Amino acid sequence: IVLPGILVLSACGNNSDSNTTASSANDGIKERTIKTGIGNSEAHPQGQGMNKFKELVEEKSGGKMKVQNFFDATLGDDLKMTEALQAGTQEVTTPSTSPLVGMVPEYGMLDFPFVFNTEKEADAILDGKVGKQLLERLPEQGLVGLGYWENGFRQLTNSKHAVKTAEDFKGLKVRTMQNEVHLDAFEKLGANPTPMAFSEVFTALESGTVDGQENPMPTIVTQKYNEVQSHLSLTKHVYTPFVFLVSKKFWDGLSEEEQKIMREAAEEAGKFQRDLNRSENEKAIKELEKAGMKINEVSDQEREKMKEIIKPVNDKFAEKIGANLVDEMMTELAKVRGK
Ligand code: KDG
Repeated sequence: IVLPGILVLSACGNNSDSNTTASSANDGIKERTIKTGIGNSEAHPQGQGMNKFKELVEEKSGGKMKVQNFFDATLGDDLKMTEALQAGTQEVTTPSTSPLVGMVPEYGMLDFPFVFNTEKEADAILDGKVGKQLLERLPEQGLVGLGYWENGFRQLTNSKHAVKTAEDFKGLKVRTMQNEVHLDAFEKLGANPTPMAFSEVFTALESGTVDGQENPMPTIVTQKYNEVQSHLSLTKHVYTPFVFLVSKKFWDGLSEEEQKIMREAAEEAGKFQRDLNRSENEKAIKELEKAGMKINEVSDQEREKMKEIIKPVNDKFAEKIGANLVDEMMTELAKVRGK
């Protein structure tokens, strides 16, 4: 007779009051299964990071909490999986922040091209106050964010020609993520951007629906885009992170001890994932060259020109997102750069 009451209490637990009877009755570690999903393959550093997360959660919980990883978008693409977290039918996903701008518009500021120059700068922003403020926007969307993993600096591939200058973008049909900033930026450069979910990209490149796509090196290699793309241009035009998301419905039902295990595992696996991603970056260029891709650098001078062309896009979205938060990011960045 008492049980249904407790169930109702925890089901209504999407407020921040965690000192309810429901959660104190829920101490310790229970047998649980945590279903995770990502779009990338198991071989990708993101997949390896999920395997590390599984290992850590299972170890820290003495085998009581089990993690079941799904790769290659078998549970759906970033947006679909994030919606499954909101509905409470999936526990974890680590999507790019870019397709989440419909839920948390502030994430759009990480999509500004040419904002970060180095991974160190990205780490400082994401692990610092700005990154934290963005994570704080998630609970009202039914999501809990446990920090950032690395997707990385995005590079352009295409089947037409080398992209060395801003002019070279003209007329290229490029798949982008489902994100307004990316769409507008590519349009400004004269390209024809086509937003598309990740799992559709290979086929779209193969069939010629689009000429090119942009992703960090580990993704280009593990998705074997070189089989359907002849040119790789090291544009390094934007750094996009992954955000480690947990379903709030699931999170609110966890004891403090279980939450601690999840937090620590996400953080430790995240460090491992970032390191692996960074070492894969260099290896990937050599591998793709060997596989016959034509690879070109883009000079700093040309990147500067691209940045100038795109500037109105960043300015427009900064206003939409809220100049304060964007200013805070720029001030923090200046500090990291020692300026
Ligand atoms: O697993 C991550 C992918 O689902 C996706 O986020 C990768 O950057 C990506 C893209 O281009 O969609």
